[in-house]
Amino acid sequence: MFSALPDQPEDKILKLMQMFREDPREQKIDLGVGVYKDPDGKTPIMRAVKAAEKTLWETETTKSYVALAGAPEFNDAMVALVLGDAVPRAEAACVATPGGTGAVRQGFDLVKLGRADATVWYSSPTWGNHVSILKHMNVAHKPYRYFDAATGEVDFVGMIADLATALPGDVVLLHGCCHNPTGANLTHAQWRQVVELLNERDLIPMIDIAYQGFGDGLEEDAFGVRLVAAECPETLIAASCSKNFGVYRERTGALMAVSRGGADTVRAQKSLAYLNRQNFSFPPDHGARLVSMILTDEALKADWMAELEEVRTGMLALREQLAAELKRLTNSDRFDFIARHRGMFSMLGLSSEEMDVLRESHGIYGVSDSRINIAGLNSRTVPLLAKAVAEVVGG
Ligand code: PLP
Ligand code: TYF
Repeated sequence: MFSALPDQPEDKILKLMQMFREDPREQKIDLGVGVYKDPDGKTPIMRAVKAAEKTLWETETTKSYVALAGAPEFNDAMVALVLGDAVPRAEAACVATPGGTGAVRQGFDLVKLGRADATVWYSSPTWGNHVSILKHMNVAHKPYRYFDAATGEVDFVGMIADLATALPGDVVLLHGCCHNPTGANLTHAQWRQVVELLNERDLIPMIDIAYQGFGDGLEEDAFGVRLVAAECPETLIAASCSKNFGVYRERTGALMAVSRGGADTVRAQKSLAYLNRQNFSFPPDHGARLVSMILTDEALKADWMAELEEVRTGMLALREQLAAELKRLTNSDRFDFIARHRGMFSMLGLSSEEMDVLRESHGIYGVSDSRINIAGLNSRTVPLLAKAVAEVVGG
């Protein structure tokens, strides 16, 4: 049987991660995989996470199963973090999942259960795993225009035109903030227009929010997801704690299904727990418990927010520095969008051949679609990247 297994496509980001590890050059710069790195190139354990872990080690008395839906205090804390007071708690079904990816996967599963013939519309481009999981699950999917590479901005006219052709009951997958891979995000006014279109055409929003707190701040980054959840009859939300709590390997995330309370919300909650049981039974608890401990303890929460804010503003400063340096070296405003973008990523607009040159000649590892991880830079390496990019685009 195994000999009949098809060759599987590689994930280009994970492949790049491997290539970087194997590169012996000392001066190499990793701008590939979306993991936060401090100026020393380390991915730190956040102070509040370390403190919560210590308390947990001292107080945890059992490793017995928790619940199919995950710990209620985690689900409550996540609904509060993502949705604030945009909707009453009783309107949000929620389960813990293995990371944001588990939530995305399970969200598509719920679509299959509830509306098997729906097409899932995804932004072009989007995180590679969205499309790969949709394909794997045999869920119909279509791209909508999202990014205008010429300006580095959202192609909002194209986006609205494409979504206007979706059929009632189709699902629209949106990034809550810090769009991966482009870094280009909707304005408040554009979110409002998207909500109008969703409701006019009876489309179901599914929001993937994996970087809350990395863009304009914890509350600000939740603007879109809160608006949609409050204004649309039904909303799916896949939230990840990997980045904003730095708990990547603990696999911590949540899937929410928001509706207007009553029987539908209860039905959604039961279906979410059912899907957990079919896929992996009980969700991981360690990371989820750290997150709920932090979010429900005033001092831990304040410390976490302060550290997250340092992470966010550090990336913003790098954006400003890179945009300024590129402006100076290329004598053009071609790269100004880098300072306007938010989150970990921007797409430089270079060809995959140009990205090869960056890697081979300069030891700079970005994804072939020209996505770079801003957090892979520091104030010393920004000028090196800018110089290499200017050289490559200058011919
Ligand atoms: N969604 C997007 C857009 C992402 O970039 C990521 C990043 O890793 C995830 C979801 C899920 O991450 P994880 O499964 O590690 O929580
Ligand atoms: O886009 C990224 O780099 C992150 C991390 O299969 C990631 O979201 C990348 C690829 C992958 C899983 C996670």
